[in-house]
Amino acid sequence: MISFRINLLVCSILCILVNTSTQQTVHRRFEYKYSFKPPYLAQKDGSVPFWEYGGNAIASGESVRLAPSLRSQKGAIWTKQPINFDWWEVDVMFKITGRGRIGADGLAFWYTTQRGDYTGDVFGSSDRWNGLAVIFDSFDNDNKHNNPYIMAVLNDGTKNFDHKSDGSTQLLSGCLRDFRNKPFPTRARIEFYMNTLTVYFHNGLTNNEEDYELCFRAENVQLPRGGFFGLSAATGGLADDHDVIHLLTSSLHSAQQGGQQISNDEQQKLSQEYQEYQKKLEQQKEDYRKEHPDEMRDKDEMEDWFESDGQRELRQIFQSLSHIQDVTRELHKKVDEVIGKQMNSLSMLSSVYTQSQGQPAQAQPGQAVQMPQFPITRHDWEVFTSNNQLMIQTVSELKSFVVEVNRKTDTLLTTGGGGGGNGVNPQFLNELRDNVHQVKNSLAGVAQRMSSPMQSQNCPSVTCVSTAMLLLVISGQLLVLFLYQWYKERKEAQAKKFF
Ligand code: MAN
Ligand code: CA
Ligand code: CA
Repeated sequence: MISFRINLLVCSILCILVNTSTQQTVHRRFEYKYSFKPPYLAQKDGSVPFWEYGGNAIASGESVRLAPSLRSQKGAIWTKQPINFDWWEVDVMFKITGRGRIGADGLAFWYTTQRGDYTGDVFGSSDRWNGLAVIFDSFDNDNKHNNPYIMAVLNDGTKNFDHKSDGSTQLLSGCLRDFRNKPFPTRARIEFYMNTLTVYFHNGLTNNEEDYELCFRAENVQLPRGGFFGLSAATGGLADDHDVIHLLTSSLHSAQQGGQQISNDEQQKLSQEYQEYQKKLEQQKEDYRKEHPDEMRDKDEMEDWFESDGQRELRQIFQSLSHIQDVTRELHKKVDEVIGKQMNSLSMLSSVYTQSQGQPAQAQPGQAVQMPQFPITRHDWEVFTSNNQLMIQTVSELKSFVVEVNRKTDTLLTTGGGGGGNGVNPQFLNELRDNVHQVKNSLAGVAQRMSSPMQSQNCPSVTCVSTAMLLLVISGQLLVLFLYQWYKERKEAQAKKFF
């Protein structure tokens, strides 16, 4: 009866959850006037449509370099128009790279009532801002060994940012993540919906679209309406290149809002505007091709299609490392499942064992008192625990392999970067290949151990019990206990009636 009620409760909770999640369907609309992306990110005159940039920032067709790897550089890029929607999601793809083991100073995403400076004091933008800053702080100014760090800082226009202590007392929330010198671009997805601010981060170790992790979520965040989006970066005594590859904005609308807000007329107007913009872009590309026939042929035919041996090999190695990472993740999940099952059986066994030990011995007249016998021998128990031990050992081996894969990727990337430009050192490549093979072999070994039946490892074939057999015996024992309890209760009830 109790379990039936619990089931009912779980069902109702699930139904409520499903209902609320369907009620809260979010509609996304891509906002091209608040976005930029390659190719042709900047036009031939260097301008980025719908955006303004300044300071040391330079825009090319492929990216915006907000601050180059030279000392004391600052730059920023801002939307021309303030935004005209309340809720949004911004995906920023960037690369922060430098030759030093430590770099500086970092990059910031802004949502503020006014556009900030291009050479301001806070990561290239103005201090005392009104709105939100999401800061990617590379350099550990307060020497607390807690950088690179990602953090959100709110300001109402009155506070000065504490650069010396990395804003540690001013931040709303944040997470410790490394975003420098990654093989693929790093990404941040910043979402502001119904006053909840959520930041996800993609660590750039893979080029998989799905690999975002939660950095933080903060509720009841109040931001001013109609702000500007911006990005800025700065260097100091130390320097990195701060390149942004894209910034993609989507406005977010609840199901109701979505229906009401965009009338048909408005939709038509917007799509017409977008088509005109596309046409203009195509026209400009065509003009450029006509003006520079050789350059375009060279660029299109050579740069897009050519790949040196070294580049190809590096790409293949990164791909296989990504693959290994996927496989280990899967393996990890499976191991967790198996451990869960093992723990269940173990706790069942322990409770049955305790019950058997605690059962009062029933002495029949003329018979000696017999202690209840546990149906599994001591040897079986030992085999079972040793299997469990083996499983835990395998998991820890697996974990250290995952750590090893990450460590090797990082080391190889750092040492490989030393080759400079496109020329890749063949010795480095061989080392890289050997390491990948080594990791692959190790993984294959672990996978084989995982898939082979555990009993066969170190248990003699004659006396071993299989898991099914073990469970059968436990179920039998439980049934007998249950029947005995039932019988005892009936007897007691009858006795009570009698008296
Ligand atoms: C110097 C100063 C700091 C800066 C660091 C790292 O110490 O310019 O402001 O944070 O270098 O660039
Ligand atoms: Ca800092
Ligand atoms: Ca710090």
